[in-house]
This record gives sequence, structure tokens and C-alpha cells, in this order.
Amino acid sequence: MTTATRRNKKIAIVCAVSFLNLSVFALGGEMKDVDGATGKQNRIEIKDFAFNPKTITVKAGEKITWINRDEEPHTVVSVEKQFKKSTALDTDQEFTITAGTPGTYTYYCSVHPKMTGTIVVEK
Ligand SMILES: [Cu+2]
Repeated sequence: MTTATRRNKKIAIVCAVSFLNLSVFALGGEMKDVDGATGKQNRIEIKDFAFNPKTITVKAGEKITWINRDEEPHTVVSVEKQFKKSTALDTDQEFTITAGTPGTYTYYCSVHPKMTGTIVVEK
């Protein structure tokens, strides 16, 4: 009886230790994701007076880059002023922001307000 209880205790401890190890592992993986964010390219092309893709889903900490492929200048402006706005982008000019707090962000082109796009930032 005593042996069985002791063994159970030991199993419980082993379980707890593996659980802790797993947690550390998970955290480590998450940190790696943030580091690797610089490697992931979230690109939005501006072409024919439209943002393409119109909706983009990214993870917090990742970068988002717009590039203007039109002959017309375009801008990227957050509707709720949630991120810095771009200058007027000339042909092939880029604008980059880093995704912050998770949420949904809409933006438009201040030169052509009918041009709109959405960024969804996930954790
Ligand atoms: Cu525009």
C-alpha cells in the first residue's frame, strides 16, 4: 500500500516536470516566431487603384509592406489613425509598418478614398 502511494507520488512529480518542460518548450517556440517575423514578408501590392490582397492576416510583430505598382501616387492611411500614415508613394516606392496589438485595422488611400483595405493582426 505504501509502495503504491509512493509510486503514484513519483508519477505525479514526473508528470509535473514534463508539463513544465512542455511549457518552456512552447514559450521558446513562441519567442522564435517573433524573431522569425523579420523573415516573413507580408506584401500588399497597390495596382489598378486597389490594394491586393484587400485583406491580409498577419501575426503581431510581423512587418507589412505596401508597394505601389501604379503610375499614380497612393497613400496608406489608417482610418482610426492606429498606425503612422505613409507619404505619397510614387511608382515602385514601398511603405512598411510593424503589426502591433491584435485587432482589425482598416485603411484607405487619402488620394483616392474609395481604395480601402483591411489588416487583421492575430496574436
Ligand atoms: Cu490612391
